[in-house]
Amino acid sequence: MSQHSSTSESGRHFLQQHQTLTRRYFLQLGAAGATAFSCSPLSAVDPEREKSLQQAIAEIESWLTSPADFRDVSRGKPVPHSLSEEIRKEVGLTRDSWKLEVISDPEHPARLRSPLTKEEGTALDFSGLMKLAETRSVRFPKVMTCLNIGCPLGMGIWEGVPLRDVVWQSKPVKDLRRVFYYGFHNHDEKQMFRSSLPVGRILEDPFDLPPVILCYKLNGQWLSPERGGPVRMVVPEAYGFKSIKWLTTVVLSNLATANDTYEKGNNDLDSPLKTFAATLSVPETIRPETPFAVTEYAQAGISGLQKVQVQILPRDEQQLSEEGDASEAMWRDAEILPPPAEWGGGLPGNVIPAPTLGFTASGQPKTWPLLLSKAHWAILLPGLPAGQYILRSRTIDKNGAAQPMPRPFQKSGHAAIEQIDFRVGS
Ligand SMILES: Nc1nc2c(c(=O)[nH]1)N[C@H]1C(S)=C(S)[C@@H](COP(=O)(O)O)O[C@H]1N2
Ligand SMILES: [Mo]
Repeated sequence: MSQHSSTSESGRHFLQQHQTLTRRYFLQLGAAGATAFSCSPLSAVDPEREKSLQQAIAEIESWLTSPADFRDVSRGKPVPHSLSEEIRKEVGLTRDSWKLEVISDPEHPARLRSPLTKEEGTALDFSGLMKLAETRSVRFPKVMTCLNIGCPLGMGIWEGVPLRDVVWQSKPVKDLRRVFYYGFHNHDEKQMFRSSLPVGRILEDPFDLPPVILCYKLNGQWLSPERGGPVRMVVPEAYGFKSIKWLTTVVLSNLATANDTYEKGNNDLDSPLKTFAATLSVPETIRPETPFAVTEYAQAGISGLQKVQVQILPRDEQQLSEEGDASEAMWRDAEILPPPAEWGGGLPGNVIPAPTLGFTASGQPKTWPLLLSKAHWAILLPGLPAGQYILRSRTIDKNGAAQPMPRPFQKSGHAAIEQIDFRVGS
């Protein structure tokens, strides 16, 4: 960098000063940083400020989302979950009327010895699914996130039977490369919302990933019509569009490529969940030279979550930050909060039922944050001079890639670094 205007010269000065202030502040917190808020060294210094951080943490949403509080992404006229119970019973959307067909694709046939069809009376019904569940059921935590919406729709413990167990019931013998599937769509082809997977993902789980399931429970309760009940697909590492609701039909195919409905929206169909931190908020009023708390969530995608970092820049210096290097030094580590005392989400007895993948028999997480899940974070930021600022947050994944990398493209899932403007002083 050779020349600077006088504004960026003064900006650089401020930045340096701010950096020094910030560093001094964090040194005050001690070598361990604010690792345990309940016994943060800061509390000895200023009990007031400790309280504001504690309060911000206490206001964080629960780790699990109540099924009814999920954000809903449902197509259909009418959306299937708005149908009356009577009609849902008629069309197979209640537990006592549900049937799943597993058939060969007429256009790219796979060879099946025993397709499961309504016509032959061999379709899987709910009691058949429950029979399988007696020995095969699995549970795992997963965040449901739409590829096209910035924030997660909800966090759940999903329970179901591995799809492969039902695929094997149809006795496939050859010419099987892809499996596609869809749900009830008001008997109107144009309303069909379809998704697909390579058969290998269904038959075998990559290391540390749960199986693709036919899901019938969320947070210990029967899957509601809103969440796709009685049975939906849940694909652990995928964005929401792979987890088809009101599931009725699984098609085994020799098709070699993806044929998801989401393709029409220019979406990257093979993109697994990303790691990111987002949707920032700051206190409504921030007094000059007074530390303030910021809390939010992050999503641990397939590459895991190592760190959440926060950056504050004076608004005039936005330009400066876009130059890169100077702002890189301004990222401060936030605290990833430990597992909560209350899981929330309507989980019966506030107990993670055993067995649940990722948890011990007594319901404690084996690692934290958990893969493919939400985590919450908090940071007490140093007091700042009055003025206009920009706040940003980002994640560093377990491979060391800083958000928005390694895959910044919007149509492979949200990863853009969010920022908000805020004011210190009146
Ligand atoms: N049958 C059907 N399944 C569907 C959809 C749909 O419109 N119809 N939307 C998908 C999309 S795009 C997302 S993001 C998730 C949302 O799940 P949720 O409504 O339980 O939050 O459901 C998926 N499953
Ligand atoms: Mo979606």
